[in-house]
Amino acid sequence: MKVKNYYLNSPDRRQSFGTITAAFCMIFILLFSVACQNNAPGNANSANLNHSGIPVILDTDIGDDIDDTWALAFLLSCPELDVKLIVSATGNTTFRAGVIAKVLEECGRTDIPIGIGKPTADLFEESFGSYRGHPYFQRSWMDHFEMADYTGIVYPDGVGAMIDVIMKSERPVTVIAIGPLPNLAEALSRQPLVAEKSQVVGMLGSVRRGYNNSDKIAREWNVATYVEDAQRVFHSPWPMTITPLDTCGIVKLEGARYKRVAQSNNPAARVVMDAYRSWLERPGHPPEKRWDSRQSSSTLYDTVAIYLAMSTDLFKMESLGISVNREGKTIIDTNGKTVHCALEWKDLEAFEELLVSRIAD
Ligand SMILES: [Ca+2]
Repeated sequence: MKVKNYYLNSPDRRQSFGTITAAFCMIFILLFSVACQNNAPGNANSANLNHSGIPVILDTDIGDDIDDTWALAFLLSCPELDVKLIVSATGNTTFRAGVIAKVLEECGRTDIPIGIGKPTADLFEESFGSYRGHPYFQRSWMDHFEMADYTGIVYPDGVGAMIDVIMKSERPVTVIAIGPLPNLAEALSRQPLVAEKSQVVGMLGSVRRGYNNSDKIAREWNVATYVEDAQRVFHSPWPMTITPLDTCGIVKLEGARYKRVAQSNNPAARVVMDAYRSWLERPGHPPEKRWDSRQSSSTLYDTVAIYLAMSTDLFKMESLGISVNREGKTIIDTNGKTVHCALEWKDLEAFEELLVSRIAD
């Protein structure tokens, strides 16, 4: 593990940024608007996804639900996305960074730096009390691997590293958020200009549909677990494009497509399947609630945000005013910030085919 630190975001430095903010604010907005027109998700055609090399940072709560592992494997298989940094989000962020590290080691991608995100109270463990003692479901898959075993670069201050990547990038960075938002809220607090130098693409919220395609909107996990942080991000000027439960909540691989992943020898597919089996067999997971790992995946919410960072082509998009209420629901609100929302699929089959071909073929 090569440890690096950042000192860019000291209070004095932030103060000096503050004095120039007013003078340059409009210039940054103008430059970002122009740059985004060339780098917006919708501009990456699904039939020609290999031209952009969009600089991205992944912010992930990998280690609980297995969909983050699928999303990371998909991300590593997409040359359209130039991964600058992966940051762990919420709870024991050092443990989660270790899960990221093991995936990167097994996929031969130790060129990607890892940032250890802001640690928080472990709400997942609190919410799933019956699993106490086993708060991180991929612990058995980790075996004896630890964060210190990572041969790439590790930034102990993952939020500082995120800010630094965004502020130093010549092109606007896309921050892909597939976990709750404490890191992004912290980045905004430390350096508000991140909202003008980058955009957020996230698996976030529930706009017209809830879990399991219900017609009742839900308190979606990534928004509702840290409501104040979600409000800070949603109510900031940070440009946002989201796949809420409306679209990401119905993605599940079955049949022949699933078997292609299960039977593939690709490193990304092997990582996904090994971690999935371990996750299914985790202590405290009742056998009657387990999917059959020979037949289908679980719901692969987070994989959709990876695609959304490349393209909006397979969705029906809507631009809606969205605010986050005190319950942690994403509410349509004409006074809210305009958020680009992937609310329906145009072609879910095409997405699933892309996901499988990238991981398995
Ligand atoms: Ca996640």
